[in-house]
Amino acid sequence: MPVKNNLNAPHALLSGDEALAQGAYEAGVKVAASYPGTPATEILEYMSKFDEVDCQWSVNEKVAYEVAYSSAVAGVRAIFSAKHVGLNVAMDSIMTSAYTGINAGFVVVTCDEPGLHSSQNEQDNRLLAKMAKLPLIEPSSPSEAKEFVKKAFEISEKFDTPVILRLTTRIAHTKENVLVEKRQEQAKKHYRPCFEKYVMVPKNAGARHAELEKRLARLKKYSGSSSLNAVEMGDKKIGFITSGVSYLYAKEMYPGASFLKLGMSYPFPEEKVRDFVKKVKTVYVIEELEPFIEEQCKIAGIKIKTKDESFRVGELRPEHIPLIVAGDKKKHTEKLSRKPVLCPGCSHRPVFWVLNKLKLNVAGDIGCYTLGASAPLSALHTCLCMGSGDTILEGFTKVLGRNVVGVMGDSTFVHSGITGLINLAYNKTNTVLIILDNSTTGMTGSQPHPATGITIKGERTKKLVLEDICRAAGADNVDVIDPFKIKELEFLIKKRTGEDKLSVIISRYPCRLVERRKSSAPLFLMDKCKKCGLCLKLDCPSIKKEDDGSVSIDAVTCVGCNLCVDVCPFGAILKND
Ligand SMILES: Cc1ncc(C[n+]2csc(CCOP(=O)(O)OP(=O)(O)O)c2C)c(N)n1
Repeated sequence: MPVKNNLNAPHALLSGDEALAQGAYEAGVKVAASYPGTPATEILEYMSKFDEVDCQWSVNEKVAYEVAYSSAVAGVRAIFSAKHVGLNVAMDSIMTSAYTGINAGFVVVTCDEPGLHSSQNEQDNRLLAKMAKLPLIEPSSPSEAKEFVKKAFEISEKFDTPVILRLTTRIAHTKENVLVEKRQEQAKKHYRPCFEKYVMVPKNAGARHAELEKRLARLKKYSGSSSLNAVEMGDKKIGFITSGVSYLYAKEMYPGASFLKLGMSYPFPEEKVRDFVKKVKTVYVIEELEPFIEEQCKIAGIKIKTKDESFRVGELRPEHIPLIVAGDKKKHTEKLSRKPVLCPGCSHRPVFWVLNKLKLNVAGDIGCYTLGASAPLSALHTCLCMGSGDTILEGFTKVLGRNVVGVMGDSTFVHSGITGLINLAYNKTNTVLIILDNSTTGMTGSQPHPATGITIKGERTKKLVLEDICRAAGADNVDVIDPFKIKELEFLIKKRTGEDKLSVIISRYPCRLVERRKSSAPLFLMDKCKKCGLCLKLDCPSIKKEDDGSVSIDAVTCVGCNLCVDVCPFGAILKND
């Protein structure tokens, strides 16, 4: 049931991410750690405005998790947030932290991305909660995100466990008028060193595992009686068991039906579900992605109607619900309407232009630069997960030889690329890694990272020097180059790929969205244009093909990087300064 607001009290229009952060703030959270990732980024960004909360962009999600977890163990409420794949990076610590438990409240937020608007997969982290044996809370709206995170802190402390709270994109980014309340400061809990609880050597871990199973049984009882799992009786002929945003969709399409809304879907409130199913003639499970509720019902022998397997892929939409009710066998897949493209003046473009020209095999990674994969640049050939640009480079070099390079962004290199470079050096692999350093985490909206020397609160801090760390990792050559010097760039890449050395080329030019640098658009000389189409192969959104085969340059969006001036072989595009 959506939270009822008293509209005379102060309200703010908040997204699900912001409302969740507001709720955690009101719950007295003291430490918040995260690494950027859509759709979770705004949680920490919103939190960072509060002086009472020690906030950090950590180097990666594993680091963030451990910083937040250890703060909770030491006695203050803490929160970790990440996009769904971020939990994979933290999973090693998540699994064992379920054994140790915490001390003060600890909430682990996962923002999943059904429909993969900007992700490399659409994994359903409800399954990770079950695998880690951690309680799972699923709000359906921003106002619930605010209320449920408070509840999550209470559950965490009552049962001495990290609690996973899951949003999906549509809740994280939807805005609602949300009640804003006062912060409740929490007294610091006493930290007592405890070998049996916090030192997970096999003997202690075995005992803690047994403890975890007992805790799960207690949590199951709680879930069965908790108001988080709410029954709304309506028409007894048709009912829905559902959670998260799927609840809103089902409610929109069948407002008069009966509902069992699972706000705490793990441990599974089996008896409550059984009871609900007894009272309603036909019950459908409505859920996005994996058959998480469905399988738990089936294991318990509870009779329900379920969706066709085709609905496991992509986002669920309100109009899908009647199809599921009708037993439709095929979900219609949607296609992206617009091809994503590098911004005008993006410093990654000249690098991909050169890599395409040199016909190299390019091991890629995740960031704005992944857009170098699509035609006509077509110069990035893999994208698996963050930090794989230099490890995939290693395999490619072993098998494909010397005509390969790896590319990764500066934030990605710091996140999980450094270890791959050390591995290349340690295992004597001579190859070329290009770090695309635009001095920001561009893809997720320009967050600072250690190599920018700025914290989330905008303060100056120790700056990680990429050249130094590459040398220390074992690179034989480290070159820094301005990628807009395109001829020098081509010469350097040819030179380094021709040597039997481990080389790092740092292509350094700040992101235009951060620096807001803009010069005049170049001049286009119609009479000199031979309509060869070479400038169009830059895939610059400011260069448009006209009906007669010539081109035009949009002076409004062009930032004057002059790359097209350099690539035109006929002098038809002139610098304008
Ligand atoms: C494990 C994981 N965490 C976070 C993300 C979200 N994400 C995608 S790319 C990226 C980093 C982009 O920054 P950078 O490497 O500097 O490249 P840029 O986008 O600036 O070109 C992030 C944080 C992700 N895909 N996977």
